Amino acid sequence: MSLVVFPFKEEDPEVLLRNVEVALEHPRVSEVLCVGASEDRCFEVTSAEAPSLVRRYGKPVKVILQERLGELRPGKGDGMNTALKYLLEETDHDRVHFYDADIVSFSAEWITKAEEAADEGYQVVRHYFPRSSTDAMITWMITRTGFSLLWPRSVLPWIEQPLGGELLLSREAAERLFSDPRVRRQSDWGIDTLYTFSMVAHRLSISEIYMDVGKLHKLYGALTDLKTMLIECFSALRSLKHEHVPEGTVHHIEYPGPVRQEMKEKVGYDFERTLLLLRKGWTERQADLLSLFPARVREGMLASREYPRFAFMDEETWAEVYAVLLAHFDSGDDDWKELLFKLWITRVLQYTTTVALRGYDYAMHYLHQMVARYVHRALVGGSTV
Ligand code: GDX
Ligand code: MG
Repeated sequence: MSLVVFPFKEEDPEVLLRNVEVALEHPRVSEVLCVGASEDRCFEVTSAEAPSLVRRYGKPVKVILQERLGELRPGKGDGMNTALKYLLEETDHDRVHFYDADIVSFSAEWITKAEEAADEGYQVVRHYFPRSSTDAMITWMITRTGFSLLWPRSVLPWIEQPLGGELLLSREAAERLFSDPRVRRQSDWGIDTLYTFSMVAHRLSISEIYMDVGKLHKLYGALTDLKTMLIECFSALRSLKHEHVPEGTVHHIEYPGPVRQEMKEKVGYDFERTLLLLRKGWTERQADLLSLFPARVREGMLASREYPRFAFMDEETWAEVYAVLLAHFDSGDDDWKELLFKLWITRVLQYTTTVALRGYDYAMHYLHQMVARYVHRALVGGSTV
């Protein structure tokens, strides 16, 4: 039997409670755990409703606060790791599922498909779903790029949504992840990177299942909303750069289905507001740090202080920038953080105007080929660290 976990922070309690009920109705689920970041309104409303759900479904529903387990900003990582600790220390459930609390397209199918793949013997099951061609820009430009350049022979580059928060772990997989100190310390947004990294590093078998309905959830505006996530995801990856990952672990990906027109036409972020960000927040020190980068990057970025420039940040240039970031980035330094943010925006704008503009199918093909080319570059073109 399985435990279903929803980590949450300042969510709409109606959405969370509906998702809790979907989980409780499922025959494979024997308990639901909601792990809150703090005693916010969502925490209060959900805690108050829990006893009546217990009566109605005859299954335990717990609403708990996350513990301080890690060493970085207390965030989603502490929430997820608190759930693993609960699973291993307080229960004997065979499996644990994680789902974001803000999904409005959540249904029994998410749980059923994951359980079926776990029944086949996979230790980890990860959900993936269609996303618009301008969405997932941290995943493509930071995580999948980094996985390709750093561990080209592992399965890491080929994991569809390495930052996805929807997944199932067998009890054994949960034990392996929770006993890994690298996972335990990652209390912030870097947790998804660490779970993905660690499941491959520990040679766990992985099945990726495709969710046709997609994940409808709270959306962001300008790319600025993603700044903290970007910095924490890149820092997490950079902290692993000297780690070893084995080759050839078991990895199965369900073939995706046709993508709805609505998804193909969706724009992932506000282009105009994002352009403006390139001119903001410059300091002399950031300009100095640019001397570590190739001349065309330095010149292009400095020119952006007057007028947005991004055409220079093509795939090859981004690989060179990435190598400099891996070598020199400092997550404790505000100028480095702002510079990483601007460099990434530049890459996203270049991709949007030269690739995404050509249409959904072209863009998705490009992104997958980009990963393959980075893998090839790392294998044949030498180390990038
Ligand atoms: N307990 C706890 N503590 N939960 C949190 C915290 C925290 O500090 N911060 C966020 N959450 C919850 C949040 O309420 C939601 O249920 C989930 O974590 C994801 O957060 P959301 O704001 O919906 O982020 P987004 O961009 O929709 O998330 C996706 O990308 C993240 C990433 O790329 O890092 C999603 O796939 C996440 O699971 C993933 O962490
Ligand atoms: Mg969300």
